Amino acid sequence: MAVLTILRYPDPRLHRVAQPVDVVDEAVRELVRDMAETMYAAPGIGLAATQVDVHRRVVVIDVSEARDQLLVFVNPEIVARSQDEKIYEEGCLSVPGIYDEVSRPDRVTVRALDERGEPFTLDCEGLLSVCIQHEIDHLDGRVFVQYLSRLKQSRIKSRLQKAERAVA
Ligand code: GNR
Ligand code: NI
Repeated sequence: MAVLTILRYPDPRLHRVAQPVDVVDEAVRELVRDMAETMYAAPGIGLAATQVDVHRRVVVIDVSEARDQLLVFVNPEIVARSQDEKIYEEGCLSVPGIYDEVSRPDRVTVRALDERGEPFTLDCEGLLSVCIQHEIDHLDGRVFVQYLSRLKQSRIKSRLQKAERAVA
């Protein structure tokens, strides 16, 4: 097991589109274990493989209070979404210290494979709905700040680049 390094916006690697997993094998399960360890250590409620510079369609989520209900999504797809949207104040481990409002469909139905390669379908609402949409965006190379105004995006970029220089 290993805690992996999380890429930080505006790293261009966050905009790569992840490729589907063709076989859920032991290597994928090892990636899932490392991603879970990384998510719990951060701590965060979700993590997409893109964020650890692995461009495969793998997501882990745990929105439980006790942090003991890991959800694994391989090749997740939104197969249905509600008409009505909800605004939520989002954050991202790849955009540390930045929180802003994003509007997304209130409820989504997701189809994916689990860590054994078994297909499942999950109806998501509330925080889980926000999180799975945020994570699938990462797999498609999208970071939540891209829903904000150009002005906010450029302010966030300079703030994070400045912070990066301060630690370098
Ligand atoms: O830990 C996280 N919290 C969070 C809060 C509101 C909306 C989305 C998220 S996901 C984030 C972890 C992360 O960056 N996943 O990609
Ligand atoms: Ni994120």
